[in-house]
Amino acid sequence: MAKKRPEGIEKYDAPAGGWGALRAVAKTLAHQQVVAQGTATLLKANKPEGFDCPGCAWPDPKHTSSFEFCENGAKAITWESTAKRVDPSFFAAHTVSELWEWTDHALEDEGRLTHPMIYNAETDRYEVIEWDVAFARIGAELNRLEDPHQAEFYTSGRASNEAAFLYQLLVRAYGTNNFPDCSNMCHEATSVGLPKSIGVGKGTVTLDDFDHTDAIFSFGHNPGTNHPRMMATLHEASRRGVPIIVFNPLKERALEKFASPQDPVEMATLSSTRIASAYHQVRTGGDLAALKGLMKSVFAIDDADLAAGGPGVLDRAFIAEHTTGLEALREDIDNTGWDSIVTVSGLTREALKSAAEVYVKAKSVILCYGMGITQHSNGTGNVQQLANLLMLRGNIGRPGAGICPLRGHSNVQGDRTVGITEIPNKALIDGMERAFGFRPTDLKGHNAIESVEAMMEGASKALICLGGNLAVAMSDTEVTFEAMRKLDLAVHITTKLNRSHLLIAKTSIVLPCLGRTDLDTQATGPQSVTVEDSMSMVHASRGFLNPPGPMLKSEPAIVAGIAKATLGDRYGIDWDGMVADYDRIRDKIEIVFPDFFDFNKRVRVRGGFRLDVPASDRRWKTESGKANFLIGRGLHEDPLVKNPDALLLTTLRSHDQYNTTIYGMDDRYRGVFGRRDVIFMNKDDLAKRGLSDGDIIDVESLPAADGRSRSARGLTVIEYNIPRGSIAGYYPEMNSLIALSAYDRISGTPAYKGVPVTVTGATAR
Ligand SMILES: Nc1nc2c(c(=O)[nH]1)N[C@H]1C(S)=C(S)[C@@H](COP(=O)(O)OP(=O)(O)OC[C@H]3O[C@@H](n4cnc5c(=O)[nH]c(N)nc54)[C@H](O)[C@@H]3O)O[C@H]1N2
Ligand SMILES: Nc1nc2c(c(=O)[nH]1)N[C@H]1C(S)=C(S)[C@@H](COP(=O)(O)OP(=O)(O)OC[C@H]3O[C@@H](n4cnc5c(=O)[nH]c(N)nc54)[C@H](O)[C@@H]3O)O[C@H]1N2
Ligand SMILES: [Mo]
Repeated sequence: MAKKRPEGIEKYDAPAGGWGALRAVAKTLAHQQVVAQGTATLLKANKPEGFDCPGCAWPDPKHTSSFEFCENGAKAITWESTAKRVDPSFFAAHTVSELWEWTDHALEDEGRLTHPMIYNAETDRYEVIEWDVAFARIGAELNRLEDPHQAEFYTSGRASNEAAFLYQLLVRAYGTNNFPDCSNMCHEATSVGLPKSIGVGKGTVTLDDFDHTDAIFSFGHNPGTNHPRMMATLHEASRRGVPIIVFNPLKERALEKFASPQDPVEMATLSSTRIASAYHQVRTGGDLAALKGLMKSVFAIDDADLAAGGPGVLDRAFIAEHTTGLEALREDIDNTGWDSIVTVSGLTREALKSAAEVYVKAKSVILCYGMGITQHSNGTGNVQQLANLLMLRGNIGRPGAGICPLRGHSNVQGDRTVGITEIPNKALIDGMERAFGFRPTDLKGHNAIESVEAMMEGASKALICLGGNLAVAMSDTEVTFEAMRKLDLAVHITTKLNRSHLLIAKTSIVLPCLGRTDLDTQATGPQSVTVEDSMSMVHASRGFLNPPGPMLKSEPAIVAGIAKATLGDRYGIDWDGMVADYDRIRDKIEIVFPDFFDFNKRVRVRGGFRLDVPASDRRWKTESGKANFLIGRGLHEDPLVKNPDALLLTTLRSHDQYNTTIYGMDDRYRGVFGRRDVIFMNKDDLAKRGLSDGDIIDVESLPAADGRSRSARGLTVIEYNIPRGSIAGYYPEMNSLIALSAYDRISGTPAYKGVPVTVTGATAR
């Protein structure tokens, strides 16, 4: 007899994609009351005259994809284009204290914000404020600070290039580089790590390279949920016989098998395509060990081939002409023993050797990776070892080969490109001076963690957020909440209500903005914005839906409003002119960043244009002028070695969420329905603790640098196919377990995917 599973937990045997995905699209459309307009909206996504899908940053072939089959893209679009509204009557009916008790899902599910609002402590409510009054108030508060470095300016990666560029202009003209950014919590290990390796902090491949690759290695990303359009590429590659080697602690369904909704045969016959040719369930945080094991095997294969009189398997010509540091890397790998590699990675020597054999047999290899690599205290080191592995066989800068970080937000890469950075380089400062006639400060500003620390200490007193949900996205939930409650000024430019807006400062203002799908009309007519995808392609995006109300403003218009009220006519910047016609913003972008030459012309060409990625042509913009093999000596310290009772917790996105936006309570491919209060655990780890499937448990983190442990109580543990020693729970619920001080010291990325914890049966039932 089959064992009874906990409520809402089922076995999911079907492939990812297929009819299940289409059914989910239909359900989403109905829930958001957009059935009438819905399909038309979806058909305009990622089309030449349409808007860029706010879902993910995966590129489209010439912007002509059959996007309408992307389930999670459909959720992102309908969530924004919903018919539901949060208007002044909503706020009149609910106090902030009451709203605080609502779930994150419920808050956003109320719909789009329609009016600028300011918090009134006497009524404990948000109340309507005129735009001009709001801008004046914000300007006055910012000008009251003793020092511009007392203000923090957060950006979430949905902001267009035009909005982000104006925002950095406002902030730099105001006088600080305090740019905490969602990128700090995401691919910062890439942005900081790769430039030292290969001279550019971006991916080197294009979509075409996937047509010419001989093997794909995938580390720590879940494309069936987070980059669904990538599944078309992987599906194609697999059918071409390209080996796909996956390193992931969880058996993610879409990486095992996928039925393409665009494939009539698979849909009609309920068949599917195998995706991974080999699936290595690496332990959480075990990637550095796995990568060193892979390289150790490559060196061994090379040695054996040379001994047999062969030419070896390293690309010696590439290494000699283009790289430095191989000897030191070899020494480190020789000094890293198999015992520790096997213990920390959780993979056998044979498994790593078999993966290395696939690697050396393939002429051209693409290596893809996501948050499973970056969100660790050694995230930067992980990224650099990925580059090392590729460089051993010259797998960078030629067709069919290269590194492919899966970016997060649809324009997180673009925001960085156009100046959202707390560490401006000289080129940026010079460019700003060229374009606007003033020289901004080059003093290093705060990243996301540092901004929360500064708010906590009272050193920062104002926070402006261009989108996002900083309070919920950041680690150490309670600490972050407390820090934000200490502020004098909190301003949120946003489409929907979320928890960050309910952390009340002395002055709290919420400003409703247009989203990607909305028609943006300014003085000279309808405007397009531009975005950059994961493969450095820049293209235009134009919304067409009637905005949710007459009061909403575009993000560039709101930024300009704040700028005029704060700066007056400082530096003679023509804010109104730029907002009237976004071409004028793009003209300025081109002056600051020469890579954008002929911007307005090139962005009007179908499909847009690719920004220069020097490493793609083997031009290395590093200090040495070469690609550098970099070493992180030894292995990342494994907290489980010191404490055998501990487990390493990783935090995941469900299939029904977009970061802190929770669309629904299901995680279909993992067989979880109607709940998120679960922990996935290996059966041996359960048995060792006298626990069984469905038990209620408490999770406690090992004491952090501040000496405190943090706990999450009353979760339900689920027996799951995950390596021993590793457990998983959902982001953002688990963020309260992660100390603010747990982050990669090089990039500042929080260690969201390597949290040492202990698990016990719940104390109070
Ligand atoms: N629908 C949807 N799309 C999204 C998002 C969303 O929330 N929803 N978010 C967007 C954003 S901002 C981002 S950054 C991306 C995120 O996209 P992903 O990088 O795919 O994000 P995660 O869900 O965090 O999961 C990463 C994968 O890493 C695995 N993993 C966990 N720990 C480890 C580890 O230690 N090692 C290895 N090798 N693997 C590990 C997990 O099992 C999971 O399969 O997606 C973007 N697209
Ligand atoms: N434990 C754990 N924590 C994590 C992660 C993890 O894997 N595990 N992942 C991290 C990652 S990769 C990221 S990127 C961050 C995400 O951090 P954020 O980018 O700050 O968070 P989001 O949830 O994407 O922000 C959602 C909010 O953005 C607003 N919004 C939506 N569309 C628009 C728009 O068009 N304009 C404006 N102005 N606002 C808009 C809405 O109010 C919505 O509530 O979280 C990080 N936190
Ligand atoms: Mo992200």
